[in-house]
Amino acid sequence: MAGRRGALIVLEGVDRAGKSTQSRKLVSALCAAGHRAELLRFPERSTEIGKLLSSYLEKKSEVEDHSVHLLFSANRWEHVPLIKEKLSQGVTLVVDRYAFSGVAFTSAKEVRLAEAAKRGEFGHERYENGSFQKRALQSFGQLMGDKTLNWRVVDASRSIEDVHKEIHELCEDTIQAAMHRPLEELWT
Ligand code: Z5A
Ligand code: MG
Repeated sequence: MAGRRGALIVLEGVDRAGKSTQSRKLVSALCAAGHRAELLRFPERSTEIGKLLSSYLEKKSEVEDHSVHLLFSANRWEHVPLIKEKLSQGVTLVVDRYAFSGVAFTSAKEVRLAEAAKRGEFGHERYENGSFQKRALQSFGQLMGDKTLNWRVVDASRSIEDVHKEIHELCEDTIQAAMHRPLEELWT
C-alpha cells in the first residue's frame, strides 16, 4: 500500500535487562510473521564515533563527560538519514537503546558526580553499580511521562520466552498504529 511506513520500536532499560536478547528475537519473529524488520543498536560501535565510545566504555580511554554525551548523540544523528530512509520504505526498525539511554545515563552520572563531590566518594566503576543503575531507572520513569510517545513497560524479570511473547504482541499493534501516523512526527 502506498505511504505505508515502518514503525520505530525502541527497547530501553537498565543494564542486563535483556534488551539485546529481546531485540534480536523480536526482529526474527517480526520477519517470520511477514514484516520487513531490521535491527539497530546504540551505541553503534562500528563507526569512527562509535569506536571512540567503545574505547571509553571499555575504560581504554577517558573522555570529558559533556563531550562523551555529545558523542553518544552524534552516534545517533549519524544514523538518522538511514533511519528515515528505512522507515519511509516500510521497514520496521527495532532499536536496542536510543536517545532515552542518553538522557538517563548522563543524568544519572550528573547526580552521582554531585553526590560524590559532596561525600568525597569518587572512583566507582563506569556505569556499572547498583545505585547508578537505580538513578538511570528513575530517569527512564520520568521520560515515560511523555505521552506523545507510546511507552509500554514490560516486566523483564520473567523468562526470555515470556518477555518475548509480550513484546512481540505489543509490537504487532504498534506496527499497525504507525501506519496511520506521519513519519515527520518522530522528529518534531
Ligand atoms: N549509554 C550511554 O551512556 N548513553 C547513550 O546515549 C547510550 C548508551 C545509547 C553500553 O550500552 C553503555 O552505553 C550502557 C549505557 C551507555 N552502559 N551501561 N550501563 P550497551 O547497550 O552496549 O550495553 P550492553 O553491553 O549491551 O549491556 P546491556 O545492554 O545492559 O545488556 P542487555 O542488552 O540489556 O542484556 P542482554 O545482553 O540481552 O542479556 C544479558 C544476559 O542476560 C545474557 O547472558 C542473556 O542471555 C541473559 N538474559 C537475558 N534475558 C534474560 C531473562 N529474561 N532471563 C534470564 N537471563 C536473561
Ligand atoms: Mg545490550
